[in-house]
Amino acid sequence: MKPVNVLVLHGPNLNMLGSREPEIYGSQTLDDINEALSVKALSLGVEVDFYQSNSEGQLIDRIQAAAGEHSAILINPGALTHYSYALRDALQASGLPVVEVHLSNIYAREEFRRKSVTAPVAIGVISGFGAMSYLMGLEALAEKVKDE
Ligand code: CA2
Repeated sequence: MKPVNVLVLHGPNLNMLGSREPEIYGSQTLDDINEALSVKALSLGVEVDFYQSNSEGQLIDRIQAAAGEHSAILINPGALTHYSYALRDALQASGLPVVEVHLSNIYAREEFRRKSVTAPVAIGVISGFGAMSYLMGLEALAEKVKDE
């Protein structure tokens, strides 16, 4: 049987984690989060690949390449969450199960962050638990994909 392989995507500015605004995003770096996801993936029996880009187009290219290669997508689209219909279309067109995660609780922040245009094409959204949002998202996806 083909192993479950989850593509973890991090959107714009998430490479800056740990350097500023720890009160909002926590003090862990992106490498710390990826490391924690790798450990979690091992315990769940799934594989993970990571990709971060500050460019909307590069994220879309990666999503387009994911079909056939990956079983699911775990994504924190960063600020693209709030306005990128192009990213949403790419996620939907991938045909893969998607879980959207956010470090902060986007519903408790500025008005413009309270809307996600990508969430409707995800099977679920986890927001507000810091790095744990990613870990819970990975667990949910692993369960979902194994069931199929
Ligand atoms: O809460 C989240 O995970 C967000 O997706 C993070 C995005 C933000 O635009 C979304 O509204 C919510 C921003 C990530 C930028 O993170 C930085 C961290 C430290 C320094 C600079 C940026």
